[in-house]
Amino acid sequence: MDKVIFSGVQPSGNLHIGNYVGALKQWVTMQEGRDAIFCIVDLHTITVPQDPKVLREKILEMTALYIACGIDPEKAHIFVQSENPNHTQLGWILNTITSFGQLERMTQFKEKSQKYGENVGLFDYPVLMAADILLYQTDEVPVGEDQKQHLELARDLAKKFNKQFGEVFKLPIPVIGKEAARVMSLQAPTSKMSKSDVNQLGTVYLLDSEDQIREKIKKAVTDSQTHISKDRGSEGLSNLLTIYSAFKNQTLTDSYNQLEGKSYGEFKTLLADLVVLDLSQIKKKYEEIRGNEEYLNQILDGGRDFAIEKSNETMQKVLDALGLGRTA
Ligand code: AQP
Repeated sequence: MDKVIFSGVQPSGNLHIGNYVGALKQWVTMQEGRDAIFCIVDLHTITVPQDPKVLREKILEMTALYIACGIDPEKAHIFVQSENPNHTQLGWILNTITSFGQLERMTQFKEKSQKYGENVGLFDYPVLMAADILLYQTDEVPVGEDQKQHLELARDLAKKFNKQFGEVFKLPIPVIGKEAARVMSLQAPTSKMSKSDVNQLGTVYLLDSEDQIREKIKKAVTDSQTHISKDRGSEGLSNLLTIYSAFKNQTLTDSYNQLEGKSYGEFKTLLADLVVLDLSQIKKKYEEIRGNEEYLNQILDGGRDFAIEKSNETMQKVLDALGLGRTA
């Protein structure tokens, strides 16, 4: 049987190059020869305030962007999390074997609750994420570095459940890219590039215009040096080199070797050319399909039906293991 891969992105704003190189680029490679399931995780999104109208709009936008980035709807299943109630049901059940301490350690909760204020959903986010993954008997989860801690929790909960109630869940493995697992803000390179960054110059969005991309890269923070050298320079510069390597599909070491001695100005132009070229292709494809809502809805309908059917198998095992409901 093919290995199952599962991953998702929140429809919480506009997708950026961090999401692209940290997650989506890996999804595209990994969809080959695997049972690939990609979710639009809207239930996670409401753990911070959202405008309901915008949130709905984002569903089809994200679907079109997944496809524009190279997800092949003939090979992979794309669906919306809130359309499969098994996610929240399993999330609830996993809550009952999760300790407060496990969730209090989560850095994303600490960061987001400082930014948006606390709510129980934000605290419980990693348990719902564990449910998302475990429902599909997932083998591999391609994510950015920031999700590693959440993946460890999913594995711990699966182990605990299996030990207490019998073997139900497969233990998922995180697949974290080597070169671009954590893309940082172009303006504050000690913080992760993020959809919700208030400083628009820090984030390159997949649908930015060519002028916006060039401006953001030109204004990216570097350091007082003027030329690239192998001592690797500041966080800002190494972030730009990380992005360059990801778009070039090469290692960071290869990029340093190739670019050593170039002025920062020359390098930024090369980087902008590379990003503009890739994103212009994504944008072209996106514009071709975004207006075809019938096509996008068909994909999501098929994805939903598949997700419900597949996750029902796991859900029934969970209910049986716990003695919930009546005997079938
Ligand atoms: N900066 C990043 N570098 C590498 N990977 C990243 N990912 C996110 N930011 C970076 C990866 O993208 C996938 C989807 O992320 P998400 O939408 O579920 O949530 P997030 O990590 O909270 O993303 P943002 O952009 O920071 O959104 P907001 O601002 O809404 O919180 C994940 O695999 C993630 O690792």
